[in-house]
Amino acid sequence: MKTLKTQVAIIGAGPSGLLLGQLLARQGISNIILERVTGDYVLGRIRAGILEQGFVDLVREAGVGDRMDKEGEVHGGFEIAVNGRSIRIDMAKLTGGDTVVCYGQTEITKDLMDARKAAELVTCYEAADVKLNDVTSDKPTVTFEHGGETCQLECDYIAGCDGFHGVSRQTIPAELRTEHETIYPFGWMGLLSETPPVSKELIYSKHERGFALASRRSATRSRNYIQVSLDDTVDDWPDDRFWEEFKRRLPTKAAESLVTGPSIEKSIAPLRSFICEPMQYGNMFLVGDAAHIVPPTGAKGLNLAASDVSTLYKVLLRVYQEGDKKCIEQYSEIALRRVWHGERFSWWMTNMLHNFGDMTSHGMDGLTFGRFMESELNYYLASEAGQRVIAEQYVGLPYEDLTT
Ligand code: RFL
Ligand code: PHB
Repeated sequence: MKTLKTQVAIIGAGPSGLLLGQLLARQGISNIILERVTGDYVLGRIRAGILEQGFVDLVREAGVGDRMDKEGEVHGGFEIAVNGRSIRIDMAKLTGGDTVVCYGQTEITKDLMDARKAAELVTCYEAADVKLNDVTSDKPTVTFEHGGETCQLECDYIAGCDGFHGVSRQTIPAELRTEHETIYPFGWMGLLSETPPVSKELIYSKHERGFALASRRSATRSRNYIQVSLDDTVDDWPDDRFWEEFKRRLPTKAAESLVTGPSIEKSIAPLRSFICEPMQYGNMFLVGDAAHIVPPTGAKGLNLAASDVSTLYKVLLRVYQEGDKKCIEQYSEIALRRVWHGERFSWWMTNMLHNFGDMTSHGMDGLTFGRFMESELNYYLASEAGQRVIAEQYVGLPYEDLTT
């Protein structure tokens, strides 16, 4: 058996694992990342596009912000349309200057991978059968198969950054773990295309035919979504059908400017709210999608992953630089406070913007629930105070510091 040693073993080379690894390495804390698939496979997953200021600051602190600062678009507002009538949420004005950055998760991931390679930090791609052992001892290990060899990684701490389907969460004994889960009765179909977006800012559109989101990656690349049935597959949605349906759900002005083109990528994602409590067990910490999932309506998934990374980074810095191991106990509590905020906002936005049709929800028929939610959305959109409630949460709540 081949034996490796590091201070922090990181499971998963998604944005959580890569960002944590980069931040730690810059502070002289060694880490090795184990990833189940290849780097190209990770980069092939088209996901988030909106970064909160806290995320942007963290990427800069990791020394990886150059391309994001050059190519990312600063967005000071977005639109919410209700059956064709559109209202702009002026985030910058409503929050006293806060904005978000539109820059794809794929690009952040690529920048982090490039930086990791340049710094010659170890990432084992295609690591199979990853197992976390002795996580409550002060000498945890991770065993895995790599390149035909059985390997053992000895470490002080393990960061479980391995997404919703990862193995890390399962190391918390079932009797100590509470999992909260809601599965929504619809999904999102996304289509990426090399076409100019319909708008300079995002449009979240509530429509009687179902929700639609017009998003973007650049002046020439669009990322658009529509609410679809859970039974639908990508094959049910040839590009033409997608564009036709997307157009019908947009407010008139945006629909008129729609330019269609062939898809580069198309996928359907189910919508889920999921939270695992606690987010730590012994010397193992869950980070990002490994611990929580939000429906994408609030653009919070990647941003919650980043606030987890920030909290764990602060904990580990204090452990290694000040020898204070007591602060470890704070991780789950601090991380979960922000997670629950993000979860509630995402759930609320999802309820207000989607069409529940005749699907039962919250113990009532979907039609009644839909009317309550439409009334709630109209109420918030009608006043500056209401719009501020949406804006403040969309730009993201501040990160919490460790207590002394
Ligand atoms: P990831 O990205 O899932 O990465 C986990 C990595 O762990 C690997 N892995 C393993 N490695 C070793 N051993 C094992 N046993 C392993 N099991 C798994 C996986 O291969 C993978 O590489 O989790 P991470 O790093 O926590 O990042 C989370 C984000 O990816 C996610 O929250 C966001 O993409 C969510 N999301 C959005 N978030 C936002 O903040 N803003 C958005 O605008 C936004 N839009 C979206 C989204 C997610 C979407 N989908 C498809 C779920 C839009 C969509 C459509
Ligand atoms: C995206 O651009 O992929 C995106 C943007 C905002 C969301 C969800 C996804 O709320």
